[in-house]
Amino acid sequence: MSASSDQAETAPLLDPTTDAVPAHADSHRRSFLFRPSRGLTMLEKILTALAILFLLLAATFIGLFAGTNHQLGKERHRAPVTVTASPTGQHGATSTVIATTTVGKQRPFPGPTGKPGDGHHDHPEICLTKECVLLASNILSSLDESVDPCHDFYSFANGGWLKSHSLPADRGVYGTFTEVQDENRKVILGILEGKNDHSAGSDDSEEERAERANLKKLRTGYAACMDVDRINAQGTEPLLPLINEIKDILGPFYLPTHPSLATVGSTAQDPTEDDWEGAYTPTYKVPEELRVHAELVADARKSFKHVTRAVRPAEQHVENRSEVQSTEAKKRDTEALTRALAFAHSRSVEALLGFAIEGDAGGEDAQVQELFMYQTSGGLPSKEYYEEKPILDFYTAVVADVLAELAQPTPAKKHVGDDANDDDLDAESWWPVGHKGGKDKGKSGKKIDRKKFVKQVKALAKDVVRFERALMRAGADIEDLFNPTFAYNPYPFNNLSKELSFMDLPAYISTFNTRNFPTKIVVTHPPYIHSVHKILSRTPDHVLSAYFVTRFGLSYSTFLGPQTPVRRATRRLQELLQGLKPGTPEDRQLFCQAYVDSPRGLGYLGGKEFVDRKFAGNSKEKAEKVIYDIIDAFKARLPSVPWMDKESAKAAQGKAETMLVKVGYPTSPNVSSAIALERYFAPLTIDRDFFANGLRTRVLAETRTWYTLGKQRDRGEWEMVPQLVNAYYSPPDGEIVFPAGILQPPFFSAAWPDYLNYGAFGSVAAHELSHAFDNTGAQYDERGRLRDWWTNSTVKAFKEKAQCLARQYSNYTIEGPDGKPVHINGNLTNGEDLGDSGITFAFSAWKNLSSSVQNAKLPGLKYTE
Ligand SMILES: *[C@@H]1O[C@H](CO)[C@@H](O)[C@H](O)[C@H]1NC(C)=O
Ligand SMILES: *[C@@H]1O[C@H](CO)[C@@H](O)[C@H](O)[C@H]1NC(C)=O
Ligand SMILES: *[C@@H]1O[C@H](CO)[C@@H](O)[C@H](O)[C@H]1NC(C)=O
Ligand SMILES: *[C@@H]1O[C@H](CO)[C@@H](O)[C@H](O)[C@H]1NC(C)=O
Ligand SMILES: *[C@@H]1O[C@H](CO)[C@@H](O)[C@H](O)[C@H]1NC(C)=O
Ligand SMILES: *[C@@H]1O[C@H](CO)[C@@H](O)[C@H](O)[C@H]1NC(C)=O
Ligand SMILES: CC(=O)N[C@H]1CO[C@H](CO)[C@@H](O)[C@@H]1O
Repeated sequence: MSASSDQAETAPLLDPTTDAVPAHADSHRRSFLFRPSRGLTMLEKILTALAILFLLLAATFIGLFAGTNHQLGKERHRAPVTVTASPTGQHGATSTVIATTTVGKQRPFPGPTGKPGDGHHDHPEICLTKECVLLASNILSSLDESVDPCHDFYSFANGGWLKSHSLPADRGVYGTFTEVQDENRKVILGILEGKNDHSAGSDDSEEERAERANLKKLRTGYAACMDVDRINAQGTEPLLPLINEIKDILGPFYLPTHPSLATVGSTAQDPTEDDWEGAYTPTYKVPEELRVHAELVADARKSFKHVTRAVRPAEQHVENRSEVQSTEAKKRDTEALTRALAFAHSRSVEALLGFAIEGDAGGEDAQVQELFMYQTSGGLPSKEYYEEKPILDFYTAVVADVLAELAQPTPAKKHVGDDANDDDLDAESWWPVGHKGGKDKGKSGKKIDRKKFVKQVKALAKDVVRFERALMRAGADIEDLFNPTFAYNPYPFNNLSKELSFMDLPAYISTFNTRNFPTKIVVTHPPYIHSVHKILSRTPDHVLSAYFVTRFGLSYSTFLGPQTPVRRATRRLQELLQGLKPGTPEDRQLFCQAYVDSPRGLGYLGGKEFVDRKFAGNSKEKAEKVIYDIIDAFKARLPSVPWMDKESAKAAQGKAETMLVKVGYPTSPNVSSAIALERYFAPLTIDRDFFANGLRTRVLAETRTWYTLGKQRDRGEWEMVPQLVNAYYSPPDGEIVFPAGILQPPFFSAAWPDYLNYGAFGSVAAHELSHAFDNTGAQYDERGRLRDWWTNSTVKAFKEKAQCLARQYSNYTIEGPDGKPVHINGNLTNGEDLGDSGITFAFSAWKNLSSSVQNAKLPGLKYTE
C-alpha cells in the first residue's frame, strides 16, 4: 500500500525521484518504499509507482486516509481541549469527553468523568479541538456524499479527494502516501534551508555541537545538489574517470572496425524478432501489465532478503561446467572481469550478477548475515520490458546517446559546444572520428562522417541491449523469486566459486575487505550462472566493455547536471517509463530532498530533525499501543479460525507474540543522539561537489554492507529512514517496522480519537502484521527461519483460502490507457491482498477498546465512529 514518490529503486528510472535516491539506487539493499510490505518477499517497502497495486490498495485505504495537507502535526504536543458541542462548551469539557486508554503520560483528551456507556450514546460528545476540526474537514472534503456507498463505495470514499487532486505533471503516481511524503519533506526542507533551528541557543553542550555539525553536513549535501549551474558546468567530466577505469580494465568499448556488431545475445530464429528499430512512435504508452511487473520487481529488489529464502538441500550442482565453457570464454581474462565487477559493484552499479548480504533464513540462525548471489537488473524495470519492441527501440536510442557521449576521450568540460576542443582529442585515441559540435575534422584531419558515427553507435547500443536482454531472459521470473523455497539454494563457497569460472570469486570478495570470508553462498536462481557463461562466451569484449560503460552511465547520470546529454537521455527514458509528458521539467528541490532523505545517504540526519519536530511527546507510546492491541486481537482470533488446527494456531500465536515491533526511528545509528549520528557519518566527507558526494556515499554504503558479512545482524538497524511514509515486515527478522513518517496525519495523530488511529494507522499496522502470515511470510517461523511450522493440513487449507482470495482479486479490473479493462493478477498481488485483509484485526482491536473507552465524535460528520 502505498505509494511514495521514491520508490522504484530497482528500476531507478521508473520514478522521477528514484534517481534522486542515488545512495542506494542500483543496489539490492534499497530502502523500502512503500508497499507496506511485501508480504512476501519484501520486507519493506512499499510502494512504488504502482499502477494497479496502488489502485487496489487505494481502494482499501485511501478512502480512510484521504486527506491533505493539514497542519495537524504542528499542534500535536499541545494538550487538546475537548469541549462538547453544547454552547456551554468549556464547562462541559470534562463531563463530555471520553477518556482514551492511552498509555502515555499525556492524555490527548481530557479524562472522562463519566463511566463509559452511561448515556453518552444518546448524546455523543463532539471533539472540537483544532485537530478534530481539521480532521473532520479533511474527511468531509475527501468524500463524495452524493454517491450511495452501497452502490459505489470507492467513489463515495474517494470522490471528493479525486476531484480536488490532479496528477502533478512531474509525477507518475500521486496519492495520500505521496501527499504525506511531500508534507514530511516540507518539514525537512525548513531545516535544510536553515529555518526552525532549535539549536540556536548558546548552550554549548557536546550534543549541541554535534547537532550543528550534523546540520552543516546535511545542508552542504543539499546545497551541492541544488547548485545546478555548477553541476551543469561540470558536464560529463566527473563521470569520465569511472568510464576510463572500465576502459582500462576491459578494453575500449568502441571498435568501429569490428566485423560484426549484431551477434550478441540473439537467440532469435526469426531475424525480425530481433529487430525493433522504428517500433517506437511518440504515441506509444507503456502497457499497464508491464508497469505491474516493474512494480513487483522493484519491491522484490527492495526487499531482496525476503524474496530469497527457503530451505532447500544443497544437493544439486549449479551447472555442468564442462559444457558451458566455450573457447572464447576461456580466453577472456577472468581477472579483468573480476576487477570490472568489483569496481562496478563497489560503486553500487549493478552488472552481470549481484551479491547481497542478508540474514540466512534457510540456515539455523536467520540473524547471521550470509552472502547471496542473484541475477542482475538492467536499465529497464523488468524482463518483460525487453520483449516489448517499442520500448527496446526507445531504450536503444537512450543507450546510444549515453555511449556516444561517454565515447569521448577528452574531458567533458571542454567538449560542450566548444569548437576549440576537438583539437584536444587525444592523439592516441582509438576514436576514429570527431562527432561534436559542428566540427568537421578530427585530430587526424579526416573528414568526420557524422552519419557513420551515429550508425556505429546505434549498432553498438543494439548489441548492448541484446546482451542485457539475454541476461534478463536468463533470470527467473518474479513470480518464482517471490517463492522463498524456490529462491533459497545454498552452496558451499568453494563449489560455487568453481562454478563461477568466468570470475575469480575469492579475489572479488577480497576487494571488499571483509573480515569474515564466506563459507557458503545462497543463489536465488542457479541456472542463471550457466546462462551467464553462455552469454559471455558469445559476446565480444568491446560489447562487454560497452555494457559496463552503459551501466555506469545510466546509474550515475543521476549525479550529472540536468543539461548534460547523458542525464537528458536517462530522463527521457524515465519519462517514458513513468508516463510523464516528454520534456516535463524535473522538480529539482524534490529531487534533492529525496537525495538527502536516502537511507544509504544522509537520511538519518534529516530523520533526527524530523523526529524531534514531528514525533515527540507520547506519539511513540500511542502508536505502540495500537500495534500491540492489534497483535492481541490477532492472537485472540486464531483459536476460532475454522481451517486451522490447534497446533498451528498455537504456533501462530507464538509467532505473533515474539514479533518485534519497531516504531518511530532506529537505534542504530541512534537517531536520538546527535553525537551518535556525527560518529556514524564521520567517514563520509560531504562537500560542494555533488557527484563526488554521491560516489563517496555509495562506496561507503557498500563498504558498510560488506562489513556485516558473517556477523549477527544489528537489531537496532532499520531499512527505512524515520521520515519515510512507509512500513515493512521483515520475515527473517520477525519484525514489523513503522517509521515516524507514516505516523502522521491522515494516518495517525496522538491527538486524535482512538477510532481514527485504529482505522487509519491501525490498518497499516495490521497489514504489516498479516504479512507475517501471508503466502510468503507464513513460511518463516517465529525465529525468522524458513521452516514448516504449521501442520500439513493447515498449510493445505491456507493455500486453498489464499487461492480463493487470488481468484477474487483477479476479477477486479482497472481501466487501461486504451479504455479496456486490465485485470489484476491475483497471484502476483496475493501477499498484499492477504495483508490488506488484516484490517479486520484493527477493527477487532478497536471494538475491544471501545467497550471500555468511548471517544468523542468529529464535528459535522453524520457517521458513527
Ligand atoms: C556434463 O557434461 C558432460 C559433457 O557434455 C556430460 O558427459 C556429463 O554427463 C554432464 N554431467 C552432468 C552431471 O550433467
Ligand atoms: C481486549 O483487551 C484486553 C485488555 O487490553 C486484552 O487483554 C484482550 O486480549 C483484548 N481482546 C481482544 C480480542 O483484542
Ligand atoms: C540514544 O541516544 C539517546 C540520547 O543520547 C540515549 O538516551 C539513548 O539511551 C540512546 N539509545 C541507545 C540504544 O543507545
Ligand atoms: C507434510 O508434508 C511434507 C511434504 O509435503 C512431508 O514430507 C511430511 O511427511 C508431511 N508430514 C506429515 C506429518 O504428514
Ligand atoms: C469473478 O467474476 C465472475 C463473473 O462476474 C463471478 O461469476 C465469479 O464468482 C467471480 N469470482 C470470484 C472468486 O469472485
Ligand atoms: C494462479 O496460481 C494458481 C495456483 O498456482 C494457478 O492454478 C493459476 O493458473 C494462476 N493464475 C494465474 C492468472 O496466473
Ligand atoms: C564444481 C565443484 O567443485 N563441485 C563440487 C561441489 O561439492 C561436491 C561435494 O562437496 C563435489 O563433489 C563437487 O565436485
